Amino acid sequence: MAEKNKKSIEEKSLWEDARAMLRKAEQDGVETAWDRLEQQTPHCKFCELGTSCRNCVMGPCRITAKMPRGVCGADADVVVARNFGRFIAGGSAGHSDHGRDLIEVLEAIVEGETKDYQIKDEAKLRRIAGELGVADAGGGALAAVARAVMEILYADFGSRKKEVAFLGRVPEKRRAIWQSLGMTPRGVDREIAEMMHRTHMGCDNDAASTLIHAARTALADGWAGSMIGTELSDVIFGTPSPKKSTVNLGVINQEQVNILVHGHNPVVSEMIVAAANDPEMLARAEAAGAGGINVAGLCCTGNEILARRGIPMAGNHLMTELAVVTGAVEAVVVDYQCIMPSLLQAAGCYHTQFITTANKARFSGAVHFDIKPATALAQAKEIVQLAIDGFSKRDPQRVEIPSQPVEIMTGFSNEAILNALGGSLTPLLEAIKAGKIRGVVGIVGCNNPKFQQDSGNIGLTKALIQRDILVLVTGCVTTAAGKAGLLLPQAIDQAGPGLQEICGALGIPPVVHFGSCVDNSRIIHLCALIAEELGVDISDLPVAASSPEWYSEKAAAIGLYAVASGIYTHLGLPPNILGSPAVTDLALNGLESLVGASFVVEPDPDKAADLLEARIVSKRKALGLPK
Ligand code: XCC
Ligand code: SF4
Repeated sequence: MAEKNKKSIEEKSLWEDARAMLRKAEQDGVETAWDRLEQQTPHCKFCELGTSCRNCVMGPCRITAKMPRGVCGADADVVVARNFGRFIAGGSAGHSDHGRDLIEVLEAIVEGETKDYQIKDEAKLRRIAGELGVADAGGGALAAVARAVMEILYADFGSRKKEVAFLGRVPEKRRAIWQSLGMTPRGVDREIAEMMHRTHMGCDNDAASTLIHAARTALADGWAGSMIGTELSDVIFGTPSPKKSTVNLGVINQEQVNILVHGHNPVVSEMIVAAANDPEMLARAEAAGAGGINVAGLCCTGNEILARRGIPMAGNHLMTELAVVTGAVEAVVVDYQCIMPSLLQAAGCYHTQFITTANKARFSGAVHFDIKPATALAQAKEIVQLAIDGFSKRDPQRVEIPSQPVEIMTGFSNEAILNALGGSLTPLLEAIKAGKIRGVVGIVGCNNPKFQQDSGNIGLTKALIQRDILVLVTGCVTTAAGKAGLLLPQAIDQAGPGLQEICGALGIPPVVHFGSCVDNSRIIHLCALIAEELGVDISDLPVAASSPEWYSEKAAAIGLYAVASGIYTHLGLPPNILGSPAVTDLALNGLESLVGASFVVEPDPDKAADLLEARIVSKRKALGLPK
């Protein structure tokens, strides 16, 4: 069976750096996600269809034509909807708990418990405070304003509010839709807890009702949990502004101590960057015979420090194991989410230290630091010291750094876009109205070894910019676009004439890096701003979203909050819902009449581009704009 599922190295990834490391992994005896996918294929059909239930011990139950109900009587629709609801709750919990961690850092700042973190973007904090109705947001003492914001955002996690704080950003028409459907997110923890409750045996036994609550849970992620993560990260670490950096495994430096930061939250990675730039640490690295300390990113925490500090990006999700295979990495420092447990085994094949930093993401066998705001920088220095100590243990015979880094432009935020446009959205709207930018698509999310790595991410991105559709990328699509040279202003060569003109005049790439996955909140916020400006709903805009190679619960939550916000969303593969025709139909069609947008599933990037373009054309037509 395994033989039949075997893919060639070329079929596994689009990239030379990945292919070289896949060959080296074979030689070095390092197992990768592709090897394990082979072992796991074919997957359990019931789980794939979403028709297995383990929610109680009268089961587990599997639903088939011959056994149409579980022991309790739940049918396929109920089982699939419940499983999907819990999947969404998992993703929303991930982003939102990340957001909460930023509030805790803000609290430590306000309480004077830390000197390692500060308020870097005071203007943004005051702007947010104004939006949230804090009295004297503009003129009050900074600490008092920060405290007020902290209290309001903490309260978003509870259950006493009627709606979360940033809903003031949502167009009136959209809020009315949510209100009428019972989809208004009230509290982050509340919606997640209620989803767990609803999906207990004997509660919500109506698939549509469960799915509406799933959307509400996802909206609590997008318009609260993730948005808080983004906004407070900007306040504490600075709002991204355009800058240059580099990407691919070539950013790993043969001469230097290499530290890879992996995970999601900038709270740890920012401290590692600070510690690595400390003159004393640099002197110690030199004393150890290294030419310096090189910090590079992986996945979303990589995106955070890439966008804010221009720290190079080593790779996306499927590059994480392969980065270790270079044999030149002294330490992988992780916080949480998307960190393959296998990294510990891969690190064990080399001199690489695997260091965890969050009590909620422990890995047995790892070196662990419980990083706290009060002591973060000192702890980060200890971690950097461990990496320096490891430098002498590197075996030069086993080092192979497979490629030359590619230049990229990064650091876009809504603030940066407004700045580039001269302070107002009008030039962007004019370009959209004139059809020079026909539409905007956010391409976001992951890698999944079921696809040739990044072929969907890149195929779709290229196909859209050729059609004068501006692409915004976040998360792991960033690295893909960067490696393909699409995050540079000169990539307008590969775009249609309209984008060539507009992006050329602004000096920006046709594919714009908007940050990490929590930063998809920037994209929905931008959509809301455009909708307000035009006096329409988000669902009226010529915009769409896509996640061609998604894998995670978090990606599903993002997709669902995009759809529930009125944004048509493409997925490269379906979630595990196909065992219920009712749930599948609701996701692909029914949601359209409820929230004005739906999902579409299409593995082929060119066909997906056709679908997204057709959607954009129909929205342009309805707005009375040329094709
Ligand atoms: Fe994870 Fe965010 Fe996906 Fe990448 S894109 S594999 S979720 S790191 Ni978010
Ligand atoms: Fe089976 Fe129902 Fe229990 Fe699920 S909740 S395991 S379907 S009896």
